[in-house]
Amino acid sequence: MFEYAPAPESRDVVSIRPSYGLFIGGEFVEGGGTPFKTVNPATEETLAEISTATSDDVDRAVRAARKAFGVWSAMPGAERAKYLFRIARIIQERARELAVLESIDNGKPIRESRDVDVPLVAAHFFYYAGWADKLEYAGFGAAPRPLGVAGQVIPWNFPLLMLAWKIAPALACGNTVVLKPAETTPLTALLFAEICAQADLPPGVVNIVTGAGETGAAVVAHPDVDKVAFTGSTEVGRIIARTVAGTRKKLTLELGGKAANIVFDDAAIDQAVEGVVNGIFFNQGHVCCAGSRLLVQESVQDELLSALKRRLATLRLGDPLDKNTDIGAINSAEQLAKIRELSDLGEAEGAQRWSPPCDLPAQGFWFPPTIFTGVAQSHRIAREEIFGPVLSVLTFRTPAEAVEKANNTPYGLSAGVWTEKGSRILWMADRLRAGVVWANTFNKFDPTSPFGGYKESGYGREGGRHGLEAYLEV
Ligand code: TXE
Repeated sequence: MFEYAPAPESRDVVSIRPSYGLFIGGEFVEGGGTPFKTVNPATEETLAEISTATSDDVDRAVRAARKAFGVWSAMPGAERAKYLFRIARIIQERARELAVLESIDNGKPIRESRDVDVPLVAAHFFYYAGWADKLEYAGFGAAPRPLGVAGQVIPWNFPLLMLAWKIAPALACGNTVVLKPAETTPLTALLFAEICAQADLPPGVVNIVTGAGETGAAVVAHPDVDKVAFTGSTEVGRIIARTVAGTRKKLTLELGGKAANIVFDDAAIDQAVEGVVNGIFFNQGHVCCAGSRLLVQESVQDELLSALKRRLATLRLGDPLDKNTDIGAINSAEQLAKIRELSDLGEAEGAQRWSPPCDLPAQGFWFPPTIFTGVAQSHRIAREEIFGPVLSVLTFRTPAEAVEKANNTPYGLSAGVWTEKGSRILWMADRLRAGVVWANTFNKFDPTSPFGGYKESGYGREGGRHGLEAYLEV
């Protein structure tokens, strides 16, 4: 058993321990690999040392999950529901702690972690708790069965929410899980492990293994994992698809995006400006479905862009724990380097760059809200996922041209349409090749609604009744 040093108090509601182990079979244990540090991206201060799970540790976790599967899958759905409801209620009770820890480890504004991430996490557990005893009514046949042990690998942009998207449906269906959080944001997953213990979840139903890509690869490759669920880069998604090909494992992938937010000349401009800002500057643009391409109808381009620039000048960038902050820190030095590189390239390729006057803190990883105008479809900033607070603006004249440009991407995760015409919304939604089309809103999430991509944005759906299918033998 791994002995913790006593936890010093920090940031009044959350105590961060100096070091963390892996959560296997209901206990925290030390990993065999070299520990790594997680840092606060707003200050570059080291937060804690985290254990690295080797393939032997992953094997232990999978064995614990396999053993627990016997108990968990045999339990009546109504019993499993009780545990999930209990977890959801503890998440609500400990919401403040979770939100503060998420903002410290990830860099996102507390207003977002408090009002969006954590409430949605609880909502996912409540929603899937409700399905646990009704699976035979889900439309998948009379006796849908769980798949077994799910290996889940998640990214750093919504550490807790991605955990909830993965764990809640898996558990509701009777599967057990081994989850690997991202190496830059492991802390809330480890706090969630404590919550599982607090909820008396049977040991081994949820196992959390920390580490970098090698640990993720060991989870994916483990021969006794029945299902792999991954959210992350398209590049790693391809590697995982190759690993899983030819095995018994089922796979769902939620990958990158380059969504178009399409504004027609009859849209309510003020409302559209808010939607465009929310579409790309929410969570510093670290959002797979971010509206990173603005397609604006030529006749309202000038009006929209001046309103957008006025709005951007009011955004406050800084301390993620300040309730007034709109834009927090970039999650890591690597991600910041990628955003800088692509933005410099945008200028080099001939697009015009604009940011409001903005003082960046001396310490930490920061990037100002940025707009590129004069962007051509061939520019890399119009094609590649930047995953930062950078908007590429393109124009169109007709609805057909908007559809053609919006679909001109290898991705297909989401799109937004801004118009007062209901018929046009439906016409557009029919033609946009994207898993989600928002109308007169953007980045709206709900546990009842399936989410997932077309083309290189991946396959499978998470959320809603469809999200159950990924965890059942139907
Ligand atoms: O992603 P990775 P990174 C995009 C975004 C970003 C880029 C790179 O464009 O700039 O990806 O981010 C684990 N086998 N998205 O490098 O590497 C890794 O440890 C198994 C979009 O952070 O894909 C982490 O837990 N697992 C995206 C997770 O995969 C492996 C969200 C994601 O990391 C692995 C994040 C391997 N071989 C980034 N290599 C979205 N769709 O929301 C790494 N991992």
